[in-house]
Amino acid sequence: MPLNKKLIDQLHAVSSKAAIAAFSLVGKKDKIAADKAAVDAMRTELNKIDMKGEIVIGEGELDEAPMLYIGEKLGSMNGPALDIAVDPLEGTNFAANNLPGALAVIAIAEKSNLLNAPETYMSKISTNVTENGVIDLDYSIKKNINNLADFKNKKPHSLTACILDRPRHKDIIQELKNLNVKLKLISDGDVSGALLVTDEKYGVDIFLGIGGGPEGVLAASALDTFNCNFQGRFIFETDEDKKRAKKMGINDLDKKYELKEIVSGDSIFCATGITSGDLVSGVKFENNEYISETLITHKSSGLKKTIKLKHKI
Ligand code: VTB
Repeated sequence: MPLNKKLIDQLHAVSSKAAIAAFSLVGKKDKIAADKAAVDAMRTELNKIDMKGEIVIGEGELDEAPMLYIGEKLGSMNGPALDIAVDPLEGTNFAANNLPGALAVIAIAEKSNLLNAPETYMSKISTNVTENGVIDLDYSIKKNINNLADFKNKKPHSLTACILDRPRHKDIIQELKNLNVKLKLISDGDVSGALLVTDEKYGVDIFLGIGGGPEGVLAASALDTFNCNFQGRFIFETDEDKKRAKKMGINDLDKKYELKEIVSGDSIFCATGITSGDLVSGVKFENNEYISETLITHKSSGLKKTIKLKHKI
């Protein structure tokens, strides 16, 4: 069933209020405080919505954040049962250091339609190619790049690959260099990184590498509306990770998830800029009002646009 369109404005309010709350802590060298401000604002706004909401993707151990925890119930408890995925402050370092790209991100779907993902790493790949057999997480880097080049009728040297700049990606980065692919190395913020394949204007042909699992689920929900592709595979390093995954119902720890297994049915995604980045501008304070900019997607109506909102104080 399609989600009620009223929820678009309500989620827009949730992410923009979280962004404004975090904005007051931008450049204060305190990522925990900035994150907490965004979390608290999100929780307050989410509780105003008529829904039986439950967090399925929350914050947690990866950056020792104050959580909107998995299993937390939100909303008035009247209304539709919804799965909620949040990253109240995506790019905590960006906010703390006043660097581009900090976002407040939320996505919802009907109950059981968002993957219940553990707080662990995920190997990911996204492109705007949905045809089968062109791009696959299980192919070598070389095969994916050559296939993508053929598919787009380009040469590998005119393709751009976005990847988190991490030592764990040394081999992938070397392989991409060998193939003469142009790199876009990001220091954080791989929700945004994965979404750069959605529009030619960002100049990114493929996003890949290992980042946070929750960020993967959030990106997938927006990519679905953009008719782009995403695949992900969790990486469970410790026995504790594996135990937790089993408890969450993940039996096949090596499973490769297709986009439709991560998000199905209708979904709404909102990402509001805290500091300006590739996708959206950051919060501005002018003439006694805050101005926010949010990328909003809604699967069933095909809505995918950036919307500015003024907030009186
Ligand atoms: C990414 C990125 C986040 O964590 O998921 C990354 O989107 C993965 O973790 O903004 P590592 O930093 O350990 O590589 C962030 O950079 C921070 O949460």
